[in-house]
Amino acid sequence: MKVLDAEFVQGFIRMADDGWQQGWHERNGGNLSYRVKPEEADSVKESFAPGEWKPIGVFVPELAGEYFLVTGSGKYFRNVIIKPEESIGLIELDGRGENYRIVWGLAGGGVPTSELPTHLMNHEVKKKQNEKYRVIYHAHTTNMIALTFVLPLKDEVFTRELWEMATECPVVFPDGVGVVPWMVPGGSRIAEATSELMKTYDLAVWAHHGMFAAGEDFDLTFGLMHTAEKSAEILVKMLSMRPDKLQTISPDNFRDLAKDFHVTLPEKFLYEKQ
Ligand code: 2HA
Ligand code: ZN
Repeated sequence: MKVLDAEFVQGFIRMADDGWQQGWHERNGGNLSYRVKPEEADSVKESFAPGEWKPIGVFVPELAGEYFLVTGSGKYFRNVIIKPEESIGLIELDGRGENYRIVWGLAGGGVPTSELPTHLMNHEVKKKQNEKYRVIYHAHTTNMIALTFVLPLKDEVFTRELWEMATECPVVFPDGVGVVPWMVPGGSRIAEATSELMKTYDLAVWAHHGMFAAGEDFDLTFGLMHTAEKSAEILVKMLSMRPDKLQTISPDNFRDLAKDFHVTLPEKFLYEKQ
């Protein structure tokens, strides 16, 4: 099969375009990666033209030999749907999880996303927890970024405030949201900080920058980003009307919700407010 005919590639392209249409990917902002299933890689192998091995920049032994579909560094999400062979690429990791090579796409000398270290370290953490996790998504979500200027950069505060803004939130992300303070993007230090949070959460906020989401498939991962960002939008709107709430969802309301929806909500997020 041709790479572009494969369902996982079509799903990837659709998700990138969905993100563009949400307004989360100005210029070359954001990046997306998918850990390809062995049978999916096999189904498109006839189109592979492997390039040179290059260092990843981090060490991800648990991902040795795996294939990833990734967006390209400096590529625009806006162009993924019209120029997929230039905007995205399939990479293979070596047997030690130290080097990668491009086997398809990123035509014209492209390279994988500048956030490849964070993507792969997050994939490694998630795969160890649950083999079903395959998608890592980074977006410049406007309202969440705005909140990083006015809320304390604490997991407990972001989680609780987002949960309160939409009843579905604690059901969609019951483990909560982690927050990475401002750091230089693109390297191994921010990759380590983010993947540490991914041990606990499926969502990490990068202060003054954006968000990372992890999930099992494109629908769940896009849906997670979308739900969190919508909740952030409601909070921005609420704070724009007045600084306090007349009423909200209480800690006991959350406990009742947890029972009926069969989710566990950590008590650290259900603190009493003054
Ligand atoms: O430009 O979003 O974080 C890609 C990015 C870097
Ligand atoms: Zn970014």
